[in-house]
Amino acid sequence: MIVKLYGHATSPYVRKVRIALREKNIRFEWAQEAPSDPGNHIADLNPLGKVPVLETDDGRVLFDSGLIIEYLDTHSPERLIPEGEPRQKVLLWHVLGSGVVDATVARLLETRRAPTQQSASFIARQEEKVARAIAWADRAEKGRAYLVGERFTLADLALGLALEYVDFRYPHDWRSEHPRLAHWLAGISTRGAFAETQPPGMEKVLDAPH
Ligand SMILES: N[C@@H](CCC(=O)N[C@@H](CS)C(=O)NCC(=O)O)C(=O)O
Repeated sequence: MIVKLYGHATSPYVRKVRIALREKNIRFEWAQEAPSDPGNHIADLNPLGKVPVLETDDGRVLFDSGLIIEYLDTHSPERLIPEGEPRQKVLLWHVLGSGVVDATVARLLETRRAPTQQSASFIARQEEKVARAIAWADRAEKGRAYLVGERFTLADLALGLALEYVDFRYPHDWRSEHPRLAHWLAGISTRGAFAETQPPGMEKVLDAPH
């Protein structure tokens, strides 16, 4: 299977799909377009005007990172989303990770508005979501290499991606309060799929003191 992925390198939702493609060894063509690029084609493919968008090898167009990963998963072996009892656990971690990304994006966009138009309470609410979700993950994580079962799943992908995105766009010291979760992330971050898909500029953030 060869698929075509639309989206830009700094988008966490696009990166989520890139990590899944790499973990599953699926070949893909990457059209690096952002919905804000002049003359881009995203809205012709996705009426919501968002990336990622995936064109399948039989010409279907899918959007939303979660749905795209579900499609890729059922069309290739080595499931990221297991069947049976662990499935709900994995999907809950996915919801948590996606929520952290959503809050971090919302916070970032608010901080990019003109200072007089920014809402401090809106920013604080997003930061509280991130803090609560990190604390929840720290309590739920069992000190093992993987969050659910004995192998890498969408749970690890979603939380690892989310925590790295927090480091990238809302860098702050969450590690000193949650050293176990920090240790877990350090393990996940060494995977090829994570190392090879870092957004441009991420190296500088990771080198900076946390
Ligand atoms: N729930 C969607 C969110 C996708 C999303 O918000 N993508 C951003 C890029 S980081 C986007 O395309 N934003 C452009 C816009 O909303 O106009 C997913 O998981 O794919």
